[in-house]
Order: sequence, then C-alpha cells, then structure tokens
Amino acid sequence: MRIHKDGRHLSGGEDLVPAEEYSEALIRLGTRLFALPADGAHAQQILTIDPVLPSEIVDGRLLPVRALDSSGPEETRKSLLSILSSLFSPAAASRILEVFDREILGRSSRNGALLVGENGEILADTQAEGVRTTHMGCRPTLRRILGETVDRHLPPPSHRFVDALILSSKVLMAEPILLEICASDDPSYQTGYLASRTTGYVRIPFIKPPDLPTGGRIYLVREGADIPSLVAFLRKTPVLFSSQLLPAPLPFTDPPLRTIPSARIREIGR
Ligand code: PML
Repeated sequence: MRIHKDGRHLSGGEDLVPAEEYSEALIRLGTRLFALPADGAHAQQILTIDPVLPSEIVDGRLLPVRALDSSGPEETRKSLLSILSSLFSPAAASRILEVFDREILGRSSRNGALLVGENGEILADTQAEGVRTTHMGCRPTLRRILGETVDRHLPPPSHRFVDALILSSKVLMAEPILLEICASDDPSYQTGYLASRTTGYVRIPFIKPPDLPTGGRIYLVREGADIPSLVAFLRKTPVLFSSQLLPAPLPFTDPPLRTIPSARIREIGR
C-alpha cells in the first residue's frame, strides 16, 4: 500500500499473509489514509495485491537490534563516522557520509533506495527513482513482540521502527549489500538507522537536523555485484520473517551501542 500526494510519497506499508487473512490485512493497511495528519488531505492511496505461491516464499530472520545513545546531531555525526570507520575505513566512512548528505538529506526524497558502490559512485540508474524493496512480511506474533520491545527498550519516537526493521532485514539478506543507512523524510522524525550484518539494525537518534523534509535510503553495494539480480531480489522475492537473529559481539567498542533483547519467538510460539 502506498499513499502519495502530488507525486510525493507520504506513507507506505505491506505484509505477506495467507489468503484466509486477506480481508483483515486489507482493512489494516487500507485505513492508514485516514490516520494521516492534515497533509493527508487529497492524498491518493494505492493498494496492490500480489498473489504469491507458498513455494516461492523465503524464510527470513530479522536482524538483531542495537541503539546508539546520543544527545544531538553533532554527537550522532561523530558516532556514525566512528561506526563506519570501524566497519570499512576512515576514508570510506567519510565518502559514505558525503553521499548520504548530498543525495539523501540534500535533495528531495526518492521513492526508493539509492544503490551506491564502494567508491561512492551511484549505480544502475538509481539516481532518479531509486529501488523499492518490497514483498516482505512478518508473522503476527513476532510483529506483536517487536511492538512491545519498542515500548520497553527503545526511546521514542518509534512508530516507524517495526516496518523499518523488516525492510532492512530483507535488504541485508542480499549478500552484495554491505550496509544500509536510512533517514525518514518525515520532518518531525529524526531517528534513522544503519544496518549491516556485523552490527545488526542500529537505531540512530538525530540522524538529521529537526524540521528537514528530506530523507531516504542508501544501500552500499560491494564491487562486482550482479546488479540486475540484486534489484530483482529486492523488488520481487517474497520473504516472510518468522524469527530473529541473536546479536553477535561487535568488533568495536566505541561508541558503545545498547543491545536490545531479541524476540525469542520459538519459545513463545507462532
Ligand atoms: C521511514 O521509512 O520513514 C524511515 C523509518 C526509520 C525508522 C527508524 C526507527 O525508528 O528505528
């Protein structure tokens, strides 16, 4: 489901549900237009229903979740640079943040993610529209536990967290993707995230200054990747998340990241 106004993306959501839960899902996603604040007036809502065979669905495990503590954009910037330098190199870290500032925070939002190569080059004509990652869902019990985790362990605002975790967990299942960085284009939502297979999903408060109406996603893609098959996976392969990975120790200690307990879905039952 997507909500647009004057060509601008305002909200979106999706799920992967069995045929017998179809009408429930339709109601859940279909009522989002009416929950939008004033700028939802005259917006257009588009619902797409894409039948998927059970045999096509890939079982996914959500990334573990960590959170950075920060008191403002300047502290966040230093921490981001330090995390990226530990994952790549100081030069690569500066390059990644330069592209993020210029292409994500510094221009109007795209509908999809920008694919960026290891040297900072924009790949596969993603400059204009970007690539939208779709066709993912989450078992209801797991979704509920994640929602409760937010309330107990993560600082607000957090209403976008669960959908973002599901999306980035699909993104990082693609082996050629090394990293995702995201900022919301909602001017009042300053929390973004960085995701990698090493760190898991790291919530980043103050990833952008207040009142900035731009945002979006960068996927850092390793050299030599088969881009058409990567894009096909992101756009089309259905992934259903039924459990969550446990966090592995981090290869760095600075800045310290808070680890949020993973959902023990198997103990609780589906
Ligand atoms: C978006 O899709 O608007 C970005 C959501 C970022 C969520 C970050 C979080 O709250 O963990």
